[in-house]
Amino acid sequence: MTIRSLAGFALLFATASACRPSTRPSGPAPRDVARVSVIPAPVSLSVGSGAPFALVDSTPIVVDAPTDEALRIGEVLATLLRPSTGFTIPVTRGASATRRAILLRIDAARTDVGDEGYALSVTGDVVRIDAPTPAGLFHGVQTLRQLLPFGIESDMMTKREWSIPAVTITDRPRFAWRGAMLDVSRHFFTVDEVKQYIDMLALYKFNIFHIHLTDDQGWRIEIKSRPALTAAGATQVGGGPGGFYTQGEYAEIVRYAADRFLTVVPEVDMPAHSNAMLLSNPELSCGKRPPATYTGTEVGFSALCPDKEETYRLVDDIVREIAAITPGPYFHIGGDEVEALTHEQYARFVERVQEIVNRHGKRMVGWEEITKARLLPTSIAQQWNSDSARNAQRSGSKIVMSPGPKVYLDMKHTPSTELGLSWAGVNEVRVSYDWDPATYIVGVTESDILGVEAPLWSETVRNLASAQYLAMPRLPSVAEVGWSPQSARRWEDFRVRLAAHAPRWRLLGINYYASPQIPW
Ligand code: TNX
Repeated sequence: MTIRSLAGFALLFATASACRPSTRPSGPAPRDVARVSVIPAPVSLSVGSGAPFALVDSTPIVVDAPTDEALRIGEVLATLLRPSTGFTIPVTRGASATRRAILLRIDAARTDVGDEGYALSVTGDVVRIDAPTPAGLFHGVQTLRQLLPFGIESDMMTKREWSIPAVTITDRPRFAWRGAMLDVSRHFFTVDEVKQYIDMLALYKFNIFHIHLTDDQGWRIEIKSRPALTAAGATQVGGGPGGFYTQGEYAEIVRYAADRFLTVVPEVDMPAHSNAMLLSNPELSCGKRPPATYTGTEVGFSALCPDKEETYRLVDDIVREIAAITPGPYFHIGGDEVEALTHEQYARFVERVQEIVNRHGKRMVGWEEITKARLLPTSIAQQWNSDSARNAQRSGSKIVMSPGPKVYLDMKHTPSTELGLSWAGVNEVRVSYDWDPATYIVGVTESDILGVEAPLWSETVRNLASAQYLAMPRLPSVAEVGWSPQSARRWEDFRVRLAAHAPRWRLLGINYYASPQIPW
């Protein structure tokens, strides 16, 4: 593993936690009602003194919306509530006047909460979620889920009181891009494992699932016009067959994510990190050594030749096929850690690939190195290792913040964590929480930033339980960094809310690191 220089970080600074008083009114929680521990923290939340709403067998979910999409969200909520309560929970279409119901309403006039926000109110009489879009409604449902006792996550029926505290919430995200990345190349993850990773993201209102599909060790996606890509002996770190997704399986992942309002961003890493692609195209290799099956963890050695026309025919086939089965607007080209090419070769490559990506109807995303090329304003640079993403400003391109020393989920929690790497530091949960994307890089401010993303590289991650152990509890930190206003975020408050989520994870079968920083 290359030890990356930390010198670049001399230019960076992170704000210390701003200990402002909470803007949220807090009062004593009514008896028999769970403490309100919503993550990410809503923009405004007040706990009322009135009676909670009690779920009973006949409580209906009433959907007041013209579209079937809202009805489907009603079913999602019912599917959560039925097993643990044993209640019938019918889902019907109806009018907003209904009482003794959970009311889900699409109201296009609620522009105050943006594209993804919602308003939620709970009284003894009615629960109502109003949102201008289905995405907002879905996020409101996730908040409602977290307001219910954690036992709601169980698939075993329990006879008890199921009540929701009286609250009034208005909520909308700070950033449009709230992402998480999973590297399925260094170790392969099955479709089912990927779905379980997506489930965690949905609970915390992420809206981008970035899937790192290719790297030196393995090519993980079927390309019909280039069957040799998947046939050519892809492996994984430490050896073994790895695996790949057929286009049908990839489409299934995309659909599963879309049902949870997550956009899939596929990444094909190039021109470096391309050893697996070059196994079947060795004549296109301009790397430091000839392509051969690779099971190690070094980076930077492989490279696609930027001076051969056939390189761009291959890239075109790959981008065209993946773009055709990816409904989201983005295509990630990697672009990181190139050691074998000159600056000019690299810039030329990125500019040509940018054209290809655009021709197939997508916006190009790439790691911060792509700012060495002439970018289009629609292209997006993903910061990870230095302040070079700042160069995106030259073309008016937006930045996604993924600083390694804050949000790399593959960094160890402590020096003795069995899994993970430590080149960017040791990221205990507080580190992942206590920073502000808008002050992290000098000169990069809120309006330059599209959002934040937490990558999980999988050199040391062999299965889902390991992925969860590294992701949790830092994933909810990043969710709150991306969603909640900076002024509503306080570590002392977050750590207490976070503690309340562990029983939920245990019921959901989510593995986690029990950080001593959290009062579990
Ligand atoms: C850097 S972050 C990489 C990956 C490694 C990761 C390990 C980035 C753009 N490249 O190739 O897997 O570090 O933390």
